[in-house]
Amino acid sequence: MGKTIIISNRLPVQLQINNGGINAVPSVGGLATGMKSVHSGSESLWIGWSGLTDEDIPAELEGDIDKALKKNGCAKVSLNAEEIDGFYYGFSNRTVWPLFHYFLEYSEFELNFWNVYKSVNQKFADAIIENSGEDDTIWVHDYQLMLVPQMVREKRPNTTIGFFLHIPFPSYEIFRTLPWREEILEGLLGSDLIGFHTYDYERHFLSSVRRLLGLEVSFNDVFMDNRVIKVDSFPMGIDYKKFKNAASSHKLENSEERSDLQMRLDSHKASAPDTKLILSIDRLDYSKGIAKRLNAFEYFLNKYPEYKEKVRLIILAVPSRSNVPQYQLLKKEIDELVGRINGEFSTVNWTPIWYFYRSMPFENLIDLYTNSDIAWLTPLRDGMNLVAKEYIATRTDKTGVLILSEMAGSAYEMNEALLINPNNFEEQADTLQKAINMPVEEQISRNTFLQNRLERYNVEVWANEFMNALNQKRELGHAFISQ
Ligand code: ADQ
Repeated sequence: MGKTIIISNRLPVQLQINNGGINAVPSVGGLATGMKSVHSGSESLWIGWSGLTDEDIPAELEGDIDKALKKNGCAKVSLNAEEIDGFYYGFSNRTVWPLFHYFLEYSEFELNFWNVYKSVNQKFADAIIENSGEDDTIWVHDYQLMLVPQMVREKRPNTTIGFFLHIPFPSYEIFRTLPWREEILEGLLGSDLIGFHTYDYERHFLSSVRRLLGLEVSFNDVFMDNRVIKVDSFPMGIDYKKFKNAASSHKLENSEERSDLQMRLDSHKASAPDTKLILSIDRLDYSKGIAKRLNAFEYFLNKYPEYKEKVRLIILAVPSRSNVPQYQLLKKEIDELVGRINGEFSTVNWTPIWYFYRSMPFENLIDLYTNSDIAWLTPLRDGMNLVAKEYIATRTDKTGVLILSEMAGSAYEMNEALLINPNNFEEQADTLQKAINMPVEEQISRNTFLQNRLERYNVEVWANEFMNALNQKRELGHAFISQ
């Protein structure tokens, strides 16, 4: 058996150019952590974009960069600024991302975006061919690279290829609006195994395959060109131990070691011990429902005025895709909403919303998770939503209430959370009130179920289950045996 080749838009390392030298620092993101068990030793290679465009890389450092990446088991696909514009900011984030999250009105159908997307996908496929052998197993990740499986299959008909989509796959009625819908489906069907977070996304995909390509589908098998492609759901977990341990040791820290943020949280607790902290953490993205959440919070304060000065909403929004106009507009909308609500409700002793627009180090995320009485996550659509899982994992005493949108993939596995429709303000206001007053025993009972499940189905299990299913396909071979 050959190597495992992992392909994603971004590599799991950050390149830093300093004093004329190069450093490759491993990223700590969910995917990088989850793939650790797959991407270890010399038997695997991760191919992706380094995060630096050709224009950013001095020619004399090219060799050092490749060496630094190689040391981390990585190889880069080089992209220039124009390619990043058309492929990443363009087709990936102005066409596919909005469409697959049901924001049809934001989706731009630009021929130029599509052409660049195709040529960049071809570059990734070429990099795979160059760096792999017939016997290797290939795992392609996410919506930026949906054409890659077929492009590799054309050159390597017998290679084993898996694909995992991290965002929702939309219903047929939405997907059919895409001008290049057949090409996307055919691109994905170059795989032997296609994975989604939930059964619903899997069903939507199969329905599109049947209706748009007219292919035979039986249960979760698609029959195409004498091949059988398996489609299945693999809900992604988190590194449960990492979050649990960070939260346990966080509690033991003495005051001198506490972060500035933790000290601010400490003084908040000392001055207002009865005030409940409500937390939301997301990338600043319209799919996450941040503006609606703020409106719902305002509605709650008007409906239940007795909670003024008794609750505080912490909004942590990570800057994201700020080159895309929709994200700039959203940033402005959120700034204004926060200003308006704070202006309307603040008192001398109380500001209802603390708003942070930044990425935070891991320790600060843990500060926020462990200090918040309630996590309030209201995406309008979300492939999975790992923040919901991370919050529960950090609740070492099992207290805390999770309010979660039923539109998040994670809601399917987190039935013990308080599930809400993010468009229903009445329901959200009443649920906040319920969360604030939930007896501790009920919190413990709900979180015990949630934690057990998260511990069992952690991210390593997710990666291993996908790889096992892919290896099974390899063992079965590619020939379609007609019955
Ligand atoms: P995202 O849309 O990025 O991921 P999510 O699953 O919530 O959404 O993951 C966000 C990650 O970023 C979490 O691990 C969180 O801890 C971290 N993070 C959030 N705010 C941060 C901050 N301010 N500073 C530092 N880190 C922060 C996409 C899909 C999701 C899917 C994942 C995984 O959109 O639906 O769950 O991929 O498949």
